[in-house]
Amino acid sequence: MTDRRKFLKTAALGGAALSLGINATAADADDEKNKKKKRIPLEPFKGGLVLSTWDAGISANQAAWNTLTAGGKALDMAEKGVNDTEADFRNLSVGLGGLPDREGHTTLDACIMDSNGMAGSVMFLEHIKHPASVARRVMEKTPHVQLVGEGAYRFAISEGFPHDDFVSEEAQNAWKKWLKESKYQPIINIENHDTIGLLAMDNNGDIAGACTTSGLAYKIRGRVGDSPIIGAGLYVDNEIGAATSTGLGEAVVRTCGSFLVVELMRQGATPQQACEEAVIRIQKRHRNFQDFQVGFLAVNKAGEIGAYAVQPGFTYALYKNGENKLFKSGSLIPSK
Ligand code: SD4
Repeated sequence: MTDRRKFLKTAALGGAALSLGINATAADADDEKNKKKKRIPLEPFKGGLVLSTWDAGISANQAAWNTLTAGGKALDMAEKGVNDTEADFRNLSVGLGGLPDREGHTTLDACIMDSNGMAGSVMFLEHIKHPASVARRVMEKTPHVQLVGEGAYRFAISEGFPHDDFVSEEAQNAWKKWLKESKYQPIINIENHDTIGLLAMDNNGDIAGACTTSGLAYKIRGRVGDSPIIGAGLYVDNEIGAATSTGLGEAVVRTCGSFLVVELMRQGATPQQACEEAVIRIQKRHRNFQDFQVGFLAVNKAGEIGAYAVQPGFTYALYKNGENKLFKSGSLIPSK
């Protein structure tokens, strides 16, 4: 309780001051506006909204928005939004163009959650272009939540997803260069991120989300990060809001990051406060937090958003009120 009070005080003092750069006002403005409001339950925002990680989020948001205007619901928005990033084979952190594991194979992780609390996930999936769509199929067509590896691949093929042998020359060249030293440090290069986590609200105020990645470059074969883990890389609770993460998955899994953010919102935190507290939790658990990046995004039922990261440089895209804009998140470690 003491910690929480301390955090809220810190957040109130520090949140706005730490936000930086490009249009760094979206989350802060929401936060200021709502400090005095009774938090729960919140009136649902019905204007439609898409919030997603990193610069590629702009294009993903547009794809999600097009799905909304074509009559899609939140779940369709989430799926089609991240499909846009998965299909971009130039992206080195998502889809079949992603950097491989240390044996040279690109393996994909993805999950999806709908407004009814249902979820689907695939991990360690190879040769399939749209893992997030396979995750949706797991959710809709099986009694399970998670499928992994060869089983996930066979399920995808049985559902009509084509086998895809695409190999990115750029990713393979980077791997061959890495092989010369084969020096794997479980420390993330903070520049090396692009995983897409996307949270979508439709015109009914319903929320869904998806998260998809090729995971950490040069990981041990079989390694799975936070992105396909429900509650870590993504969590949606249609009564409260949703959250997603990017960065060093191990740190997010250890703290049940996205679930934590949503539960903090349930207890009355704004999305911004919740993201900040989750980052502080990661800081407390990891002595080496200065060496890696983790970023969280959150949206609540009222359509207010939050964003916060360990390191500076985390960007996010927000499509709201007819505008699709890129913002720079605030961070625990200030930019130099
Ligand atoms: C993972 N969270 O596999 C992912 C990596 C990531 O941008 O976010 N990359 O740990």
